[in-house]
Amino acid sequence: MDLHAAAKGALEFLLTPSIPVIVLGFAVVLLFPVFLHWFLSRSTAYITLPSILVAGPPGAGKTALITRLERRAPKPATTYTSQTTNIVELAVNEDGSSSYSDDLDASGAVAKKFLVIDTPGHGKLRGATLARLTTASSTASDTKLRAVVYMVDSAALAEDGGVAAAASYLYDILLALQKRMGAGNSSKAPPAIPVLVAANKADLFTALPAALIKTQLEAELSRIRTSRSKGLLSSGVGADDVDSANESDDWLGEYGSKAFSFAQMREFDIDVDVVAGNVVGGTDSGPGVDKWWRWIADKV
Ligand SMILES: Nc1nc2c(ncn2[C@@H]2O[C@H](COP(=O)(O)OP(=O)(O)OP(=O)(O)O)[C@@H](O)[C@H]2O)c(=O)[nH]1
Ligand SMILES: [Mg+2]
Repeated sequence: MDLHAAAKGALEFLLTPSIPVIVLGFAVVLLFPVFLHWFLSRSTAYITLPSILVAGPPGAGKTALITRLERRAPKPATTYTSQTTNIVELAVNEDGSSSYSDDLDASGAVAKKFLVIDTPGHGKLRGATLARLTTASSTASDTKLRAVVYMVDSAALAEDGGVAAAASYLYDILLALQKRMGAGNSSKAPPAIPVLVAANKADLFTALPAALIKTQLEAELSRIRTSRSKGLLSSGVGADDVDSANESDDWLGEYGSKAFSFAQMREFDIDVDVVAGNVVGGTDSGPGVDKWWRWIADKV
């Protein structure tokens, strides 16, 4: 009897409409999606970290640089020709002043994390790398690609055909970046992606100095530009049939200019810097990697 009454009382209490219960119920229903969104977007923050793409001809030292930065070591790991893209997560402190060799976790500093994407240099594997630059064009917000490091072997450039090999891939990359700035039908240009030409292996005595590498690459890029535009004209169509708008799309830098210079990329908001350094050997045998690290830290 007593039990019956107690059960009845409890049931009555549960079923009686009460303001606090209704308010609480509404609050849960309305706030749950908000909470879920916050939770999910927090856990996917990883894939939207700012990233730096490292590209360049085979053997330039891209993987060596990445392993050295990742290990915060004075020496790179032993590397082999890369066949796949390799991504490492690095961090620099909030004001961008920390060295690549600082352990930010240990010092407890607030760190800005970013990704460095090491790509294979082999000719057959460049498509995926160039595609990364093109997809960076789709919308301004879905990409966090901040900069491209184009690494070259400063000693190989002094050899026969070295400049030509280094310049043709650079041409493709700069053209992809240039098209990206013009592409898209929104009036808002995508965020600019600057390029660092990292002239590696400055420790070798045969290495060309950065200033010479710059002028040699510019001269070779001019040659490539001229020969590619002639290729368009001689490909069966008469000069009159070639849509001049299309041709200017495939022209790197200032349209119609005689010689190419990196400064012409400014028109497309693309800064190109040439900086010498060396991954192997410390700062006693060359400039080391500090200047490149500063450049990268400045862009993320
Ligand atoms: N002397 C010297 N050798 C270097 C330097 N940096 C890298 N190397 C050497 O260059 C070789 C090629 O380096 P990798 O990092 O494998 O080259 P990569 O650019 O990743 O080449 P792919 O993966 O084929 O595109 C390795 O034997 C490195 O030890 C440097 O600053 N000085
Ligand atoms: Mg590699």
